[in-house]
Amino acid sequence: MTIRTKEQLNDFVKETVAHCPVTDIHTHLFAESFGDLLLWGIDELLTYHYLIAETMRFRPDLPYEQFWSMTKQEQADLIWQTLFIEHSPYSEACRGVVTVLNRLGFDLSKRDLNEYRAYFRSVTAEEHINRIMELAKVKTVVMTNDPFDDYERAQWDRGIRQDSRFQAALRIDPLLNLWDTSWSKLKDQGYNVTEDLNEQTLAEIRRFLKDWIKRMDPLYMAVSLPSDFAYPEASVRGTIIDECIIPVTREAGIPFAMMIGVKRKVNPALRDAGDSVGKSDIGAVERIVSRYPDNKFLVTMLSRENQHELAVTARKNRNLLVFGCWWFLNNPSLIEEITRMRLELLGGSVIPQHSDCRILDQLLYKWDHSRTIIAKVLCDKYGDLFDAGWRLEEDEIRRDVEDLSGGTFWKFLGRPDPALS
Ligand code: RAT
Ligand code: ZN
Repeated sequence: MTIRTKEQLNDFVKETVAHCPVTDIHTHLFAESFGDLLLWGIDELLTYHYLIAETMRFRPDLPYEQFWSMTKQEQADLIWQTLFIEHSPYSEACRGVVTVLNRLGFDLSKRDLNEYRAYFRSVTAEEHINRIMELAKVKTVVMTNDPFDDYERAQWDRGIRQDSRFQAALRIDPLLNLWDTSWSKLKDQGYNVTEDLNEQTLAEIRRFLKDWIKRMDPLYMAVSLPSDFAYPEASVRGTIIDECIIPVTREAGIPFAMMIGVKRKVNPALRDAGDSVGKSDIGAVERIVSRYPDNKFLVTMLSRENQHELAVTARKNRNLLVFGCWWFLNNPSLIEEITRMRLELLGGSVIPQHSDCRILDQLLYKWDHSRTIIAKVLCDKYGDLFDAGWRLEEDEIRRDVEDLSGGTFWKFLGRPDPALS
């Protein structure tokens, strides 16, 4: 059906974006079969590391170690008191908790943590996964799977029950960022490596990667990289990328996902909350994607300053797919600015957002908040076309939104979307 008025257009776009099921291409969520790795519930929501950093700003007299020695419930109580009772929760991470509680139907006027806790105790993980994915309209989530994590490896070892809503991503940060300690972990897993990157060690790293690809069937191989990431580089990281990551991902036909721009542990006392951001050299991205045109790359960058040049680089390299507004960029003002710019430069050949959820319930807020902004930007873009005399069919808008919600990702991978089969 052709859309005749601007009002109709706006209503249809908002409705379509709000209801289109998404593929969430980067999360830290896990299927139920991974046991304790799947986090959910109010105490997990409140102790999200984004909220720990915010709480500490209001508690200058609380020693970090005292905070870490508290139980999870005590930490959650303190965070709730500090960020939700003593102040209004309008930061994006705080607002997220409010959205989640609201979407789960809680009475927010009571602000009664124990009532929320009682609810989470009364449901099973399985029921909760189903409820959240349905409410958030998320059909598939991509996990972050770490073969260097002992607990996680044990889950893979005992043969994990498949839930096709949860797809794997092989995350290899220790291999590229901490070789001086991770080489011995490879050795412990039975690979004949030495710290020195000789031919045999490089062959064994490739064998390690291929074994885990076989085991996990990951959609991509991923790493987060520091803001001073350089390429090419005569370094351990540069050598492993060229000699192992590039040939193995190409042979497996999977993208190499680079998440660039993190400064790890600028405040180690904050633990997971202690990482920061730095501007990176886009030249490194340009050089690696153009050197390997037969490899596929998924790239997101953490600094706001890198966003425009990253989108331009994607225009020049069709093997590069830009994704998401990552971590410190996952705020409404920045999502809007970045999404607008990307759609203007790249049309629909981009993945506007991923959630980075660490706690299942966060799917509700991360996607609600992002959908509202994506819809707003699309209304403007279609509105401009309307003013220029272009008339759209409902089916065309539906197609575009499906592409932005995961279609573009699956086409880039060259795999069918499992949720459609
Ligand atoms: O956004 C986050 O929660 C960060 O702590 C990181 O997990 C980051 O997204 C990453 O994947 O390294
Ligand atoms: Zn992440």
